[in-house]
Amino acid sequence: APSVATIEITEQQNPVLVAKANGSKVDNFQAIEDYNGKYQFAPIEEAQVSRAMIKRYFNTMYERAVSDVVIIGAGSAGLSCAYHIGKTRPDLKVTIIEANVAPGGGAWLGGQLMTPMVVRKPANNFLDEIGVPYEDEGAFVVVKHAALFTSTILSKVLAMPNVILMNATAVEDLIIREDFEGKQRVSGVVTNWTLVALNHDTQSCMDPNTITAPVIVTATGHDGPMGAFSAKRLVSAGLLKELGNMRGLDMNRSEPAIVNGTREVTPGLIMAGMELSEHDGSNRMGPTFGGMMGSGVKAAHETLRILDS
Ligand code: AHZ
Repeated sequence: APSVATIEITEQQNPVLVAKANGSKVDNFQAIEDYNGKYQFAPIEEAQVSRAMIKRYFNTMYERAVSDVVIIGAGSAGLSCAYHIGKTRPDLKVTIIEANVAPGGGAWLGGQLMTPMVVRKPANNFLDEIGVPYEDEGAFVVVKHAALFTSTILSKVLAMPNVILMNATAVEDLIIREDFEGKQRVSGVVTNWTLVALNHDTQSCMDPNTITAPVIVTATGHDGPMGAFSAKRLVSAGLLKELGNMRGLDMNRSEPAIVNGTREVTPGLIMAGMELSEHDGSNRMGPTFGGMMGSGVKAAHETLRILDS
């Protein structure tokens, strides 16, 4: 039997619909889920759709203009960090800024565009925590599709009331202020919609927006068109002498170096994931993702240490 839900239309909600309702049959205002040719949507005005989105999006921007922590980059490291903070500290406003339309960074695939994802132990504990199944191969485990990890962690993170993801939004700069002792401190991010950020050479000045936070976690990946963003900015801002530059692949050296090296690299800025290899000059690990999960969780611990100090 088709399920029928009568939609309440109050004048306050939609005066146009109420006016129409006065002269129309009530059937026209029912939502009917019938796959035998009578499927009917509850009526809507186009402006309701616009307002439903605009109100929420701009309320979020308004509220998050001051956040507790901003995470730059929703790759495997940034998302693991967001998960741990979001879960352990529901009181904190966690704001993730992701330049791409699709969050997830490189974690939609394993290596060489193949789908399985290898995770070295003990990072399988993180997979257990978020509920991603795997095959146990002894020293490491294999998730059948990298997208299973990424879609699962995204669904968990996005369902947390205190975590906000603003995708298609790029961090264009860092807010760097002097603290009361005269020391330089990263105190926020400078943002723009990515399509704007990509057009600074084709249009006259299009100024950005800002989000301030006592802690910023940067996890923008290794160098590339967008990667290693904050590491490079620290150099041009004079806060880091030079980039260490990512070294060649060595799985055994790389993964512990990234996890253990995840830290506050300059006051207010914690660096996680493969961005750190560019900062520190550590090796890459190639297609093994446990280091990214461990680094994200370590970045979360560092964030809480700073916020609680
Ligand atoms: O779009 C980027 C990606 O989703 C995003 N990003 C970069 N610059 C940004 C900016 N503003 C906002 N300025 C920005 N977002 O950051 C995300 C980085 O994700 P990633 O998957 O590239 O990095 P990760 O460190 O989380 O994971 C690295 C995974 C790798 S690379 C590698 C190797 O080359 O050997 N091995 C592994 C496991």
